[in-house]
Amino acid sequence: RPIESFIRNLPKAELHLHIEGTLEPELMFRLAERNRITLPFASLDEVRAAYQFSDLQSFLDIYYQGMQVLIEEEDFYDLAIAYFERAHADQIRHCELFFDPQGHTERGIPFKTVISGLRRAQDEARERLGISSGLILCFLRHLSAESALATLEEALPYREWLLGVGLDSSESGHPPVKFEAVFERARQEGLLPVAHAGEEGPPSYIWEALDLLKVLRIDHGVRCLEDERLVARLAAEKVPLTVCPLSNVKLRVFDTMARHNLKELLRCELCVTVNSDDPAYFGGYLTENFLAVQRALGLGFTEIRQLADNGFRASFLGEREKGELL
Ligand code: ES4
Ligand code: ZN
Repeated sequence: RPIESFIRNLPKAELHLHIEGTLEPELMFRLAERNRITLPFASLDEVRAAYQFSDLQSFLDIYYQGMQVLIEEEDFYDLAIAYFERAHADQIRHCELFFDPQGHTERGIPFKTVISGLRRAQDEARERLGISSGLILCFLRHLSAESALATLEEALPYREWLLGVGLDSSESGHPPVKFEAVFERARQEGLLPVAHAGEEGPPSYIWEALDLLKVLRIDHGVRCLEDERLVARLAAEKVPLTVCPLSNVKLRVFDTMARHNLKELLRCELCVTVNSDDPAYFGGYLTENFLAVQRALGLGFTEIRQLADNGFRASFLGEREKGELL
């Protein structure tokens, strides 16, 4: 179909991608073997069978389990370069990657090991694949504010390798206010703030992310439609939402793709972008996310073009770099 080839060939940006969420079962097994780690799965099919989620927490349990095979700098490089190759096939020109240092430092892996491996893959992606990228350090919201602050301090020697800070993991019960001080500190360093909000959590968490963390984008944010004043604010201030359609259906934020509210979000004149979140776990990379919403919601060429353009506009690229890519 013409719209399918249009989607496949469209230059794209990806703004909501957890690099640890790109760990494919094949690489998980290879790294487990290389690092002599015993996985709780006997086969690739057993792994895939475990990827049946009922909500965010049921996914996170498996996600933190999976990342335990990442030990050496080379492992982080292998993970990220595999993603960049995949991104290249999806016509991605720019990506802003989340990583979860606490998921590694809590297991005794040095911060330097993690960031050095990722950085090497980023350099290669730019040189060999023509993909520009930036790293967004995410704080795990189920851990303490003190742990987040210690993580930021540990990261500051690598300040120049970081684009921004984010907030992810279990949303319910961990409102943005918990991380007000660490975001303040990160902003002082010139790190650009974003946060997951309004995925499972209420609209009040989106308000808090804006007012207390002063975020420049909302990750997910799909529950904003429950609050008319919030929608007006997001539209007036052109705050981008990084929406992840396949993720939302897999984690049961919406029962089916046909019930996804992306089209309503567009109608409210919000700056909606399409992203893949944790593609190895949710069944598709960026092109698949575009195809799935297009099919389910009957989006036309204009809407698809708008979504892809929004990805570049909402990125943290400079105005001149945006101009070159748009
Ligand atoms: C995540 Cl989908 C999602 N939500 C919150 N935290 C996350 N970490 C990785 N994927
Ligand atoms: Zn996410």
